[in-house]
Amino acid sequence: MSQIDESLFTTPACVTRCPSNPVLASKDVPGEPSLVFNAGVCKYQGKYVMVYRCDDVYEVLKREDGSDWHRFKTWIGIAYSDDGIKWEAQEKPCFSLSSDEILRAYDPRLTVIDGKVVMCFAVDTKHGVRGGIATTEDFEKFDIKTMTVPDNRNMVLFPEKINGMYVRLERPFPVYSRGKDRFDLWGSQSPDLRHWGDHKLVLAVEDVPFANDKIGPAAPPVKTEAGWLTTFHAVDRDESRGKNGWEPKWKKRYTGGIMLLDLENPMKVKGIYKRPLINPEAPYESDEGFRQDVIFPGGMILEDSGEVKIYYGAADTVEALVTADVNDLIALCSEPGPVHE
Ligand code: BMA
Repeated sequence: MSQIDESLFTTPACVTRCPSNPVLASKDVPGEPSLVFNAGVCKYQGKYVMVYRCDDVYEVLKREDGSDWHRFKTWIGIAYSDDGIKWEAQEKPCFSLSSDEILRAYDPRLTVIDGKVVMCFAVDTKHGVRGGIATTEDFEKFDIKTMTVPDNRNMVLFPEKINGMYVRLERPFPVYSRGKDRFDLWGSQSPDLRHWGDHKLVLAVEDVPFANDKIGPAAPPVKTEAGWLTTFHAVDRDESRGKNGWEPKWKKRYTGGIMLLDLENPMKVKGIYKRPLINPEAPYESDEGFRQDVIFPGGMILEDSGEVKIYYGAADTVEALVTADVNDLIALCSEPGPVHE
C-alpha cells in the first residue's frame, strides 16, 4: 500500500464549516441513540428533509484482548427544517429493515426525481451487503424497487433521467481481483429503477492521489452548467495508526472529494480536484466519537443563490454541514478526469 503525501490533506479556503456544527447529534434525537450520522438530505414540498442513520449500543462485549466490542441496533430517523441548519427530529423512526435474512438498512441517500423521493440505502444481509432503492411520497410508505447482488453499496441516484434512463453511481466490492479493500466507483443505468445494467467504471482508487485504499460515491449529484457536480468519499489506510475512537484499532481516514461529471455522459469524469474537499480537522471530525477522522458526505443541495450545502457524517458519530459557492467548487475541479473503457 503506497504511503500518501500528508501535505495533500487540507480543506480548501472556499469551504466553510457551519458555525452550529454538528447540525444533528444524539442529544437532538428522541431516545438519544448513541450515534446519529451518514444522513441523506433533500428539499421536498417546501421543507428540507433529512433521513439519518441511528446506531444505538445495546450490548458491550469483551474481545479476547480485553477491549470492548459494541453491538448496535440500527434504524433510520427523519428530521425536517425550514433553513437546512436547524433541524427538528421526529419521534418515530421512518425506515428500518430486518428479517431472518436482513440484518439492517443504513446510510440513506435522497434524490427527488419527477416529484417523487427516491431513497438509496445499504443493507447488511446474512449473504452479503446489498444496495437498496425505494421510492416514497410521504416518508412513511416505502416501495422497494430493487436490491443489488452482494456486495454493493453507497448507491446514489441522479436527479433527472439522462438520455431517457435513470442513472446511479455505486460501489461494488471486488474482493478477489483488486486486493484488500481496493474498491472503485462505478455507475449504471435503468429504464425503470428496477433493472440495472450497462455498468461502467467511473473513478478508480488510483485516480485519487489522497486515497490508497477505497473510494465510493457520496451525496447524489447536483446539476450545473459545467456538469454534474458530485462528491465522493476516499479512504487512506496507514498500518501504523492505532487507537482512535472507541475501537482498539482504526487505521483508516475518510475524506470527502469532489468532481464534475459530463452532463450527457455522466460515466465520464470531466474534471476532478486532486485534494480532499473536506478533510477531517474539526474536533467533532477528528478527535471525538466512535471512529475518528471520518468524513462521509451523503447530502448536497444547490440553492438558487449559488450556495452549495454539503451534509456529512463526522467521526461516524454526528451529522455536520459545510457550505461553498458553486462556482468555487466547479473551479476546483480543474484537473482532467481519467479515461476508463
Ligand atoms: C464505511 C461504511 C460507512 C461508515 C464508514 C466509516 O465502510 O460502513 O457507514 O461511515 O465506513 O466507518
